[in-house]
Amino acid sequence: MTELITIERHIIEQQKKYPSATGEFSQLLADVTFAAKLVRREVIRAGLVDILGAHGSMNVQGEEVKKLDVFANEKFIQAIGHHGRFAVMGSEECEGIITPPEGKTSGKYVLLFDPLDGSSNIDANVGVGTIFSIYKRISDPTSGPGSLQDCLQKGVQQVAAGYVIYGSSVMLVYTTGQGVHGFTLDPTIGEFLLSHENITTPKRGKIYSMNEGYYRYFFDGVKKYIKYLQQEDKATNRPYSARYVGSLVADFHRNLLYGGIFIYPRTKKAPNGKLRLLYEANPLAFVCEQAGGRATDGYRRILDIEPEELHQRTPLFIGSEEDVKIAEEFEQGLRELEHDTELIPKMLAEVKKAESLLVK
Ligand code: P6P
Repeated sequence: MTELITIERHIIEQQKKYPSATGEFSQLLADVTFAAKLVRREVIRAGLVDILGAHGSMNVQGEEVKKLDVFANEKFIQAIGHHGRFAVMGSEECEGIITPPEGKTSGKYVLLFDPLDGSSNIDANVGVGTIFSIYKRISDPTSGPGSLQDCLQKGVQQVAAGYVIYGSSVMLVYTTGQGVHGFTLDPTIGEFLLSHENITTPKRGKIYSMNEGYYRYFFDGVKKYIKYLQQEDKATNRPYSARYVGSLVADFHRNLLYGGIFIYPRTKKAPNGKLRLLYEANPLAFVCEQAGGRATDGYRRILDIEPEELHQRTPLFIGSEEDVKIAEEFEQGLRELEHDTELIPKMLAEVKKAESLLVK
């Protein structure tokens, strides 16, 4: 009979092992869990209660906002913002920082979150997700609410991070720096139960995830890397399979479990990539590294990047360690394509054709 361990119990067990974690910290993760249940309730009903469709407003990213984005954002703020355990929050849906109500400003933690990532896929019932990142406050708790500086900490300072994926089942995956653990929601009891303890990602995979529709805007290194993955070489499981949902949490979670690499690179149209450092790249990088993977911007470790603004973008190379390292070598121009076995016959045929023209 497998033991049923709820996420709340798991957090308390973790806390016993690491006395530095306070009860308050465990409560924070429980709060995130509660908010995720509220979001999930609406996500699974989306097709039924006509909350789909454009909300009409445009978010700070200049993208069309779906009602569920707004709902998810409001639920997180409502479920977590009122108790004051967080001194300040930052959301993908809000241009500025979010501070707790008057008299509740002495919280010790900071929460950065993307309430509903991949929301453009909602109408098509494709997996979407919530991503969260938790830091200790660095400003003086007696000085009032937290500040923007509290939010602009390097990813390496995170005390916890994770994501919720609203897919075929609802899973919450988190780390506090002691490994990566996955919980699956049992809707009959409304509890997240431990289903994937100590997730580790394969050192090398055979899946690559990126939007090749932008191929013409990629720089040469990434173009060569794609060709490298498409070459045939049994020893390195090439050609890889292309898998791209267009929903970061869904693509990341699949690659975390199966192995592989997700790339949203810098392009000639988006020199800093598209994804956000604080509430997308950093939390997923923390989870990825804790599972034995690697996460960089093609040059620097994501967790070491010094943030300068709340909605700062970054290129993202994340997944199996060996895959990310090879992709970096191409991105940095340190590696060239090996002999392409198909290329040589083609070149010989061209030479023969040219010779025959010369002879005539
Ligand atoms: P593109 C969704 O809008 C998102 O932020 C991520 O979830 C996803 O990985 C990415 O953008 C997809 O971007 O440019 O390929 O449509």
